[in-house]
Amino acid sequence: MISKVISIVLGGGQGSRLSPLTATRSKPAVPIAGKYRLVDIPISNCLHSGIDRIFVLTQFNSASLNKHIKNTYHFSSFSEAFVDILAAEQTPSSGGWFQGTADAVRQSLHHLAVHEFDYVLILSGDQLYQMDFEEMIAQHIKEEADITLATIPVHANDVPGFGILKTDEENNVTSFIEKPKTDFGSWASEVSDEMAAQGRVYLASMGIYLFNKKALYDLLDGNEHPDFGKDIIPQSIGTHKMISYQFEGYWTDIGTIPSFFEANLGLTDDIPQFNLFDKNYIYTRARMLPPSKISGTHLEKTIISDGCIINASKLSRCIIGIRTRIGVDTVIESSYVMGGDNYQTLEQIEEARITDKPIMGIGDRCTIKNAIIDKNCYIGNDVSINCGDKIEDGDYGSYTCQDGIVVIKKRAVIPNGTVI
Ligand code: ADQ
Ligand code: ADP
Repeated sequence: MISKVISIVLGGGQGSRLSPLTATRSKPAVPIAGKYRLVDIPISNCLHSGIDRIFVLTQFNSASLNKHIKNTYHFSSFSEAFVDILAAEQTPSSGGWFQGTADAVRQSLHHLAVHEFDYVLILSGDQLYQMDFEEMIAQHIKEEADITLATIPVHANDVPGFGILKTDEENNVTSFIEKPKTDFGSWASEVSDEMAAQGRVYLASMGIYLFNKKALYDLLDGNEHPDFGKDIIPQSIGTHKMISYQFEGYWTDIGTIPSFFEANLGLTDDIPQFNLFDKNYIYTRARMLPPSKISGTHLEKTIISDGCIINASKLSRCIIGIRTRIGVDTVIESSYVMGGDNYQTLEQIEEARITDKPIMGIGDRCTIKNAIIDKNCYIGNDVSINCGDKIEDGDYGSYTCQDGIVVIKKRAVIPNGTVI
């Protein structure tokens, strides 16, 4: 049955919620956990579930996404497997950009037409979770559903961010409301004792949908600029058999700077909720990088990727991305340093020193806390970054601040002695 499934990863609309990380790259290409990209999560879940025909839909086709997919997902030429990027495109029958999640799928249907499939699995590109889609598909087939929604119990505080639904005793979805802001008390559902004990009594859509081919085509046909949460799902109640596949594992949205930041730092916990060391590990690009070299550094709950040169005095609760260089006497806490795409040569480093310019990476005697440092940044010596609640949320040129998290923009140069 798995061989009859095609998966579509919704790789992102404008990507403004992850700005400035999405200023020069599409959302699926945003680096996570030091060496992966966001898109590796849904793709790895698919491949571990035996689904190997995958489209990634994106509004913005960055060179880095193409390069990453091309360099990562290689399949035997004897198989039908592929991971293809579909960027918003103008065709004689479509006016331009995708207008909503379902519209993005609708405009891409002609790419599916050449393949044989019975089911379409639609996934979100900005979630961190490990899920076996085989189980969901088996339940969909057993219960003869047209549409299956993956669902998860959430707390009342989280309700306004999700599509909330109710089901009957036979697991059929009987009502659905997209992101209710007030008066949602009556939407509480019967949930397991464990979930109830955590106050998670509202059943939320995870934005993961399994459609029978016919149901998907019927629902998208003639529908102008539809969205799954706002239009297709609520409109299907009563017209199609829609069931809930309830998931109670770790699952989190990583579509905003604060949630992205927390999800990354959460990986440094002793027993993280998302386990990078699981046997179903996350696939990513295999790189020929040298091992990391570390000197004089006290390390606490820190993940260090390949190819780093670290002379810091302390790193605590940090994710250090590939090719990161950190100077002496620097202390970094609760931060995600994405690393670099290349190394400077010794000559370039010497020239920068002579002219008193920062070199790529993080300089000497810096203190950095609660920051995301995008790739290829030049942070000088004696720089201090820890805005906390000292500065208002906003864009300050080479960096932004949101909810106490400073994001240093890609390739930013932060001069010696800067205090943020
Ligand atoms: P949201 O995540 O808020 O809610 P939305 O912003 O529509 O929904 O995005 C869903 C996914 O599609 C995201 O990964 C987004 O980046 C991507 N996306 C959005 N527009 C796109 C476009 N035009 N082209 C390609 N990709 C696009 C949805 C549901 C809720 C549900 C939550 C769970 O609507 O009902 O509860 O997901 O997170
Ligand atoms: P992203 O910021 O999303 O990681 P890019 O679009 O910068 O992605 O692409 C990353 C790739 O581009 C790297 O693998 C590297 O090969 C190349 N690259 C980027 N900047 C440089 C640079 N300054 N010198 C050499 N190669 C670079």
